Amino acid sequence: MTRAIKVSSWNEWDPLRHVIVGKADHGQIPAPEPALNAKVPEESDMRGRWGRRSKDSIARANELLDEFSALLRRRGIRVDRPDPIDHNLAIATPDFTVANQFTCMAPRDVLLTIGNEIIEATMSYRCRWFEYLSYRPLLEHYFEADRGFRHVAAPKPRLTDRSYRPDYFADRIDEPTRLEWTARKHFVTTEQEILFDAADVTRFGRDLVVQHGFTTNAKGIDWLRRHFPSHRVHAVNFPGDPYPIHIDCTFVPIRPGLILNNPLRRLPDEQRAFFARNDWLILEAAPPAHNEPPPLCYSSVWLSMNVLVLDPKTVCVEASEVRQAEQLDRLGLEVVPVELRDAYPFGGGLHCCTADVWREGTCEDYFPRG
Ligand code: ABU
Repeated sequence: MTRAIKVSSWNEWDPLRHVIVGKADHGQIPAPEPALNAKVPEESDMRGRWGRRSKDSIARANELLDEFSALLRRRGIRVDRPDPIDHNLAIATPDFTVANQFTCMAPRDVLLTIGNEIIEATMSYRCRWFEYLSYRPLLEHYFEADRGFRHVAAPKPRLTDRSYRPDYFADRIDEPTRLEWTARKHFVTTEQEILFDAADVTRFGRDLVVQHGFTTNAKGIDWLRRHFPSHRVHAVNFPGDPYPIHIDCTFVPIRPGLILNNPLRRLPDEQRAFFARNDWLILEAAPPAHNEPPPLCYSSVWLSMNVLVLDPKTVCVEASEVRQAEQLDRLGLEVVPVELRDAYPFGGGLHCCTADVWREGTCEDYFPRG
């Protein structure tokens, strides 16, 4: 029997009942553009290359995403899949053009579920401007099926050149310079307009922790604060990260009271006080099993900690990430290994390739000491 649709999810760990898993169809290496130039490391094999990904790589990524979907279904979780648009098409708006797009492998980057609401994020890369269209059929279906569902699109940004700092377009910026810039919050995106990617937000019930970095600016955080007046919205930044995009390889809650923090991207002391005051333990994540991301991948090796929590006792970890799996096992969780590494180049790991529709539970205050 098919369960009724319910959109509701308040945190990253309550029992997962319904989720969207992305697809790799029409996957692209995006053409150069300001925000992406700032993210792709100088030594990356993606520098100077763009266009369609190979048929074989797309088929392999889809095989892994299909297997992951089947695993979740066997565990009783409802899984929906997007309707991919043709990401090979160029985009022209009155303000910019790009020669191709990206993928819809990573719904977590685009869709932010908070309670009974799913927000289509503004996004901050030009190549991702239309990515929400791949999810529209699902959101339209949820709107028909669940009278409580609120479908929200955040203000679409113009993404003119004024949204990006020209000093980030230099051919070569050394890592010490990048680290000095990110430590003083000099990011590639400016404060010209509201910008945020959904994957910069991590949800702790009444509290939303939002990374200020390349893909989310202070205006984006302010928009979230005004949009959710009953939540506390905390802006955080991680000075050790030369390419700060998306919080889910950096600061990952596992269950109430426990967070994994990337040891190279340590949350600054003054920002830790709030967690300590409320008896939350912030542990250094285990080191990744790999020294390099897979070929043509714009994410870092820290996709090792990009885990999907199924409930406070169960977590999906990429199958080759044995150190991360061992750490979570020692912390008392059942670890479910999931092979996904060959799909990483299409947009990320197990958390990135999913977006919550329904987790059991309600909006709780996990930080009563404010
Ligand atoms: N989408 C998450 C990427 C973060 C990282 O490259 O570390």
